[in-house]
Amino acid sequence: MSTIERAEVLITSPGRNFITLKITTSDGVTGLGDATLNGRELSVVAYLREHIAPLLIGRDPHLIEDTWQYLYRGAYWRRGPVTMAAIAAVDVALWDILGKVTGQPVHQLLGGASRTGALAYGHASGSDTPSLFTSIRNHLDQGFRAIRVQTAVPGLGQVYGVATNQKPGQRYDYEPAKRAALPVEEGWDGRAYLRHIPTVFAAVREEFGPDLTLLHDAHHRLSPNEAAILGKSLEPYDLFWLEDCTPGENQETLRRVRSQTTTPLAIGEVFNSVYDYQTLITEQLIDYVRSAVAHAGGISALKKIIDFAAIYQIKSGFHGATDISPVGQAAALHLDLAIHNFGIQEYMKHSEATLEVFKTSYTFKNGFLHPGTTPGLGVEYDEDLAARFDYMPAYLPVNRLQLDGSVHDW
Ligand code: EZ4
Ligand code: CO
Repeated sequence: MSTIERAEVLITSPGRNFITLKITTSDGVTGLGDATLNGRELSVVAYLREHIAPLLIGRDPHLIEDTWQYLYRGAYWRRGPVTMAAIAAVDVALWDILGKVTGQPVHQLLGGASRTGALAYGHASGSDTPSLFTSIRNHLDQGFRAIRVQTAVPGLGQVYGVATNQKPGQRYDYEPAKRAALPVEEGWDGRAYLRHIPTVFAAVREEFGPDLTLLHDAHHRLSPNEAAILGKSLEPYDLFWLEDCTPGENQETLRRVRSQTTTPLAIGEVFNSVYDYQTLITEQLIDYVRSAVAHAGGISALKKIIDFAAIYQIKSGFHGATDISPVGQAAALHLDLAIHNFGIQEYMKHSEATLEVFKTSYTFKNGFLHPGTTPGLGVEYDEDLAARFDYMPAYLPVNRLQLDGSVHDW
């Protein structure tokens, strides 16, 4: 029997921070797991190094479910983003190992491909209408068939989701976590936002027609009533989804939003457990599950969430922002391919420097992602190159109401 011989936590920062768990077996097989928690990276490093790695040594790497339960129930302290990111990294690394040992891509181990590829959506944004249109055209030129639209709001400064530099042919580069000792502060005014966003979608539909799949992220900052107003006002523009319309931890509040609008709702990128979704799923208050493999306990745990959602005709829309490392993105793509109730996959291409550290085998063509057929996840990590990029503190912004400076949801 092979055993786990080493569990190492690798830190790199090729433009942004990534934490990767590397597990090595006594047979010399290695597996990778993404443990990146944007803005709180080193907490997961400590959890893995101090409290998980020592427990893994000598265990059978093929006992994926047993290891998950051992780390989850064995900790006594359940759930939470740090714990679940750490457990996710172990789970994904063990699936990677199983794939390599059996010579199968992970999606084959999950039941095989249910589709030829995963429909992906990209992020377009602009500080005004012309720059937004440029950004959308950029995405269409790259083959995207589904596009998330975010814009500046008149009267507000930097707001969530708007890249400052959107030139034709350039990679979309929006990274909310800024490298600095303190978080950047942004200003917010819900009424200005609610007035402006429907005019943006009207302009986009006018320019690009009824066919293009459009999405929008309200990023947790609306009250239940504001969310209902926005959902209603966007109905004429036929969105694929409105994401994170309210802070998701208040599940019951989605009853109010749901009863007021037919705009499809997506939620859950900050969730880390099936229990965060319990009311949302059983009452069918959402249409899409937004979790990331890396933040919701790994492939094993997210597969259970999405199977639970399937019973209620709820689909996947897994988180795929650039703070999900290429390892985490590959894990999502294998799941996307295998599950029946796939909806859409978020896709922001990583920087050149990131893709030199992480050699991926997934592909993007004609708007669809495919994880490839390399055994395991299909990602290799260049440790020598990675070691040249030291960790740098970076924080997600803090949001304050423009009216009186009180802290608001970001
Ligand atoms: O703000 O991943 O839908 N995507 C998002 C992201 C999140 C970041 C936080 O780390 O909301 O841009
Ligand atoms: Co989001």
